[in-house]
Amino acid sequence: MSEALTHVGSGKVRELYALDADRLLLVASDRISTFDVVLPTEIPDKGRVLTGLSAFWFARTAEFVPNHLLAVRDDGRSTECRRLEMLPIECVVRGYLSGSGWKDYLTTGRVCGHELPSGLVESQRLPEPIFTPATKAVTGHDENIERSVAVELIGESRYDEVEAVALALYAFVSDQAREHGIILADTKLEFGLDENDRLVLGDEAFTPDSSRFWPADQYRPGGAQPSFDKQFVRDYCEALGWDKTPPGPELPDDVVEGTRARYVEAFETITGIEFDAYLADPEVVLA
Ligand code: PZK
Repeated sequence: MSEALTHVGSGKVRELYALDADRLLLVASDRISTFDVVLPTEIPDKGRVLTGLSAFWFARTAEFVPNHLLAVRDDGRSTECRRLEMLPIECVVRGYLSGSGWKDYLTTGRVCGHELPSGLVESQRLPEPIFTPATKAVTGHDENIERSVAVELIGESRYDEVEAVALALYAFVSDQAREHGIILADTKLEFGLDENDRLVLGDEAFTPDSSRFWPADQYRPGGAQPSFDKQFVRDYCEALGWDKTPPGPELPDDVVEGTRARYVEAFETITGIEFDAYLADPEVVLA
């Protein structure tokens, strides 16, 4: 970057800058988090893989809902985005019972007010995908909320709209992922409103940082599933006996290389595009 930009926000592994009054620059770093801690060692090209995947899905879902993507820069890790008024909820769709959905089900038999059949096991496919909104926590964990709480935050008609759009996006992307041997267990989407109050998909979409991808050929309901991308990192951290409080451990070269290979494999499996072609010209994902 040769421009001097105003920093307007940080995610755990991404940065947001203002380009002008209407546009933001979203930059995906190579940082990786595990057990909610950002590690001191980077995974080369991770930011490019996530940026390319997100742009790939933005290009293919624009017919369902407009999105904030304006351009992917030549570096492959920065995207120019329309500035939106973001809605104050996380829009999660779950097709499988995992993470906080599984925890809530064990405690209450429900997830965000969705009554589920009894006797489901961890990672089991749900009878149908469910929309499970959450609050946006500034620090700590997002909290799953019921429909009534989300309606108080964004209004009933907007709630019905984001629910329908989020479920349609999940159906489209999970079908395509499944054709490539990958289960999209769940996904977190963030929406905003444009200057005309129209709903627009923002943030990142259908990346391994915002979704759970499981290799279909290793799917075994009844327990937690191996992560497509972070399993080497988790296994290494578990073997170390690290207590999962900051600072996290440095990663050895073989864990870094193995993890980079999994990210590149995820990109190529899902998109059908060679990662080298993306590096040569990031706009290949938009075609
Ligand atoms: C926006 N975030 C979260 C994401 C960060 C922070 N198109 C947009 N318009 C207005 N605001 C946002 C977006 C987007 N996307 C997103 N905070 C504000 C976030 C990534 C990195 F540092």
